[in-house]
Amino acid sequence: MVEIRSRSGSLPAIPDDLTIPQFQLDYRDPNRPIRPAHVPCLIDDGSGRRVLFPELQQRTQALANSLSSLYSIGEDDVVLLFSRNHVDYPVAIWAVHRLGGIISPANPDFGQQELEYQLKATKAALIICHPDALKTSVSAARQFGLSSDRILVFNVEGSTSNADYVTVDHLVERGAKLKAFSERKLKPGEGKTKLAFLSFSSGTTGTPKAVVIPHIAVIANVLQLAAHSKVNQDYAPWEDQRYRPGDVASGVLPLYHIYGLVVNLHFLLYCGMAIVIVPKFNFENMLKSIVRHHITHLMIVPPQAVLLCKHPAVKKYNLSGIRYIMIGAAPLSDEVNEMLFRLFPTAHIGQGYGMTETCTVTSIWSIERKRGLSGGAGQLVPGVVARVVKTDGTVGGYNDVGELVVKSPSNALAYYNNHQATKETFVDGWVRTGDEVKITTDGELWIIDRIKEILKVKGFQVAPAELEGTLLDHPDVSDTCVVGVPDEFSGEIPLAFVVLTADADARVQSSSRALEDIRNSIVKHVASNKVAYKHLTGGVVFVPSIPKTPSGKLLRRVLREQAKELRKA
Ligand code: 4UV
Repeated sequence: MVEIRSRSGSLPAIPDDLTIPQFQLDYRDPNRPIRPAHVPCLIDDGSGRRVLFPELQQRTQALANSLSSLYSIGEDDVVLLFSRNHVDYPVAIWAVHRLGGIISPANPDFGQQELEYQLKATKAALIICHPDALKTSVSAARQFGLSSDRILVFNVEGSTSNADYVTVDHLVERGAKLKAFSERKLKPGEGKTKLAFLSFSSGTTGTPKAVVIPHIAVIANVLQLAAHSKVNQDYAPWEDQRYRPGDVASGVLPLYHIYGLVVNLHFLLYCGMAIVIVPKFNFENMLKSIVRHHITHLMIVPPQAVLLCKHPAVKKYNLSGIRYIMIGAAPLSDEVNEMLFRLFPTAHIGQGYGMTETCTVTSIWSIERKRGLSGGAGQLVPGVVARVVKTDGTVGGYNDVGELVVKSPSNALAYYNNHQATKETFVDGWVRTGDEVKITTDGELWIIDRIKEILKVKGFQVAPAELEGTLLDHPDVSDTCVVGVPDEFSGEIPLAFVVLTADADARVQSSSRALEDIRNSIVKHVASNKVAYKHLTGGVVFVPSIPKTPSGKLLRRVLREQAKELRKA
């Protein structure tokens, strides 16, 4: 059996008896870079509010007091975090963790149906939301059966708070005077199984599932990234150190997604950096923010890299302060990679590769290589062991192409309450990634193709099975298959092949307008039930039948090829 091990340095002992907030806020890690007292942890992009480390600690304590005393949040209670990025996002996470609770982060743009799905799957006991997401929270909670006094709202300057809902500021103020909560401490080894997050991913097939992420997974990935980038290891010269206390990162990645949550928030805070909290991505605002806050680090996804290369506004701003750009979550074209190199001649630029199930980063460009190769996803981070499983089921070696299967101290444990899907993806501590890769003899990982079903639209997962379920709810659809088609900006976009019902077919035969009306109605149906990146922007193609295997499994590859041909025509 060929196992390919990371060669990117050694990993220090990973504490398995600490919760994430204990690791971030209390633990004196001898390797941790020292944050100068004046360097804020978070900066609110809009208001400029700076949150220093002691404030982060105090707010977390006070909120934990309130959540414990007033809402009885405790062991294994799930709190659904339904918010745009906000300076209190980590406060909410860590307050819940300190009580032994679990956080399930959700996309704040979700509609009622999508939120309800997550509430049901996690049996959430409380929602903490952004004011923009309050309306959806209220309607989904009602459907789910959660009373409205179990919805708390973040405070946002300029947004009039709804007097019916308790705000986080109010709870922090009250909590400072309440009885101190009793901290959930872990026994040695317990960090490996004690749940911290239920983040959603569709895995290799099917609808979105809650991924069981224990406390140690996040701590491990932070330490893996730190070891990989030689954080605080006297790596010289100083200019070449990738992450330094006082550096400032843009926080445009959403914190509900694993990349933003682990890399942008937990890892960069560990490094002593400041994170500019951006509630909603807007490209020109990002450019202004780079200049205003002297941003040095950009963690982005490929569509944002495309904008950096092609948007005319870029010329108006001095972006020379950028020292490092990390791109991940979806493939980046060679053209964009090369353009970035020209645009930022002195910056380190590279891709990271990871997934929710490996919480998070599996590979990334090493500090010695200032610029990633086009198409390459860097080196395995310390502690990762990889197998490359070829199509014949045997395990290959260097330069063989096959599915990447990884073992890492950061791996998630399972899909929550889903034995079948767990069995397919999590095998004896290994995670099947569903990505086709090659690892070269010099240890570089190349992503060749995605063999699992999911689509990546602007870096976000879209599960065909989820959209197919929604499409089948439409009265004119009798069968369907959703595939991704390439798109220059979004990477890929969803396109639906649809078989009409006999009734719809009859209408089409008798009226020349009927087909267009049905098409519009199907597109609208998906748009009104799903968040924007899941909309059928790739179109709807009517077909007489969907090709299937004798056992009834969709032949997605056939339709994917057909879709490509149709778009060329
Ligand atoms: O589960 P998920 O939505 O997770 C992610 C995580 C992306 C990260 C995380 C940490 C980083 O430092 C970083 O740069 C990126 O997206 O989706 C996982 C799937 O997304 C595809 C691949 O199919 C994964 O199984 N994917 C992720 N990164 C890349 C990628 C990449 N660099 N190139 C191509 N595909």
